[in-house]
Amino acid sequence: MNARVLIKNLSALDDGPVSVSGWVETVRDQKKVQFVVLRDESGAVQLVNPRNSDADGVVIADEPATSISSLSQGSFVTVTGQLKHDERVKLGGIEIKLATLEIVTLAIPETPIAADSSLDKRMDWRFLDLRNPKQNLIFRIQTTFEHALRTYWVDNDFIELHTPKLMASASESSAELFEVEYFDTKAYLAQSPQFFKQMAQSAGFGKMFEVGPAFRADPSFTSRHATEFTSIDSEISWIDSHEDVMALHEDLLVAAFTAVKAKHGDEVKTLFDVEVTVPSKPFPRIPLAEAKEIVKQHGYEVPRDDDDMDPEGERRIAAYVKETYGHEFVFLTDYASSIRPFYHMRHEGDAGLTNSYDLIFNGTEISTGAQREHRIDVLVEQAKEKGLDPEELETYLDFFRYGVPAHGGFGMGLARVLMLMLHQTSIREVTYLFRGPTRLEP
Ligand code: AMO
Repeated sequence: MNARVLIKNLSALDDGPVSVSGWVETVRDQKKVQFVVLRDESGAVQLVNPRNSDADGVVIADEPATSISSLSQGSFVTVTGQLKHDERVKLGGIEIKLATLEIVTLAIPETPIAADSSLDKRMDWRFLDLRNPKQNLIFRIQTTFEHALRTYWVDNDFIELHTPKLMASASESSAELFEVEYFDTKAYLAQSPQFFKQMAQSAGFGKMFEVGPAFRADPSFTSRHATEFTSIDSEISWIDSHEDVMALHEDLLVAAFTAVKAKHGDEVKTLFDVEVTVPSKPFPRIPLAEAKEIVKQHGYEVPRDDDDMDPEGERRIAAYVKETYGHEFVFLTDYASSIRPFYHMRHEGDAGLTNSYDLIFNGTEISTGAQREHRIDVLVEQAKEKGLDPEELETYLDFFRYGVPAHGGFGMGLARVLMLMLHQTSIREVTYLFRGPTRLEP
């Protein structure tokens, strides 16, 4: 028996005996000939089985004809047959004339989802939904994207860390915190590796990265929030300002988009009708106050003067940047201290502003980064100013009491990047298994 061949590799083979396995996409059970479209993780191929008839021309119920007639969509089969190149076959110019067909498992004939099913319904049946080549491509892109980041980090001597996700206190804010029972006390799920990636700077690790889960008890049902998401974090020592963090961020994204475009660009164009664009460096940078002024001049006033950019403002400034600089990314910089966490370093000479940024991609925030305050006395003051009790932060504050270099870093939501890269309307589409306020299954 021939070894199984991946369908994508068939066209490079000469005509002759082959074996493939996959799931049944369609069956055309005609009187004289049967056609099956079979798909595996690499592609689809047409199988053909001319039916045999007796001397009187009556079709015989032999194999594999009988098995083919019993096939339901989604069933898994292994087949052998003769590969034949034939330009007339629309699907890839090849087909397999069947010799044998083994049904590995039959699928229940009534499929619970169809192409027009709602997103929620598709989420219920995610494993069937993921059989769609479009969905499959998302996760191959994700693999390439992460691999390219990791290659950059490893080539540049970053250390990979896995920080704990069970914590004694909040890691980002006291809102959106999941509390879990922890023996005779309480623990909290990490909202970010923030404190522990900074600890690595105190530990003398210099440059670190982590790709891991983060949890937020955010009850909202927006298209860009999940209660559990994959956070891409990197933190570096010996920086002069958040400019150095942005330069790192740019290098990482250029490396990752270059890899995705090279490996999947054509497929993304075919399946998503999207052109993957490798961003040029430097990405545009606009101080937040200026960005608000720009969108105001273009007819939109961000609500609440001293507050963050709202989603509509992000879309507007991105549209402006696209039009003016032809760029899909923009760093909004110099956020007000009032809307940034206590650990962000403030401007020298203007405590009202921070050495921080948000990165906007195709109109939505994908990342927050900053230089951190590493001077313990200033840090304690800033914590107090935010109404935090330094005693509760002792474990974190100790990191700054035994010598720590100037440092900074960023956190970036993986699903947000994929959603915006592929012009999807929700992170649910690009998250393997989404977690939200009303979704814990599958
Ligand atoms: P921030 O809270 O802005 O910053 O989060 C960083 C990035 O994580 C993603 N993200 C989310 N993605 C999906 N669902 C959510 N509920 C969610 N919340 C956040 C976003 C966001 O830009 N410690 C800082 C980062 C730093 O300064 O290094 C932090 O967590 O893409």
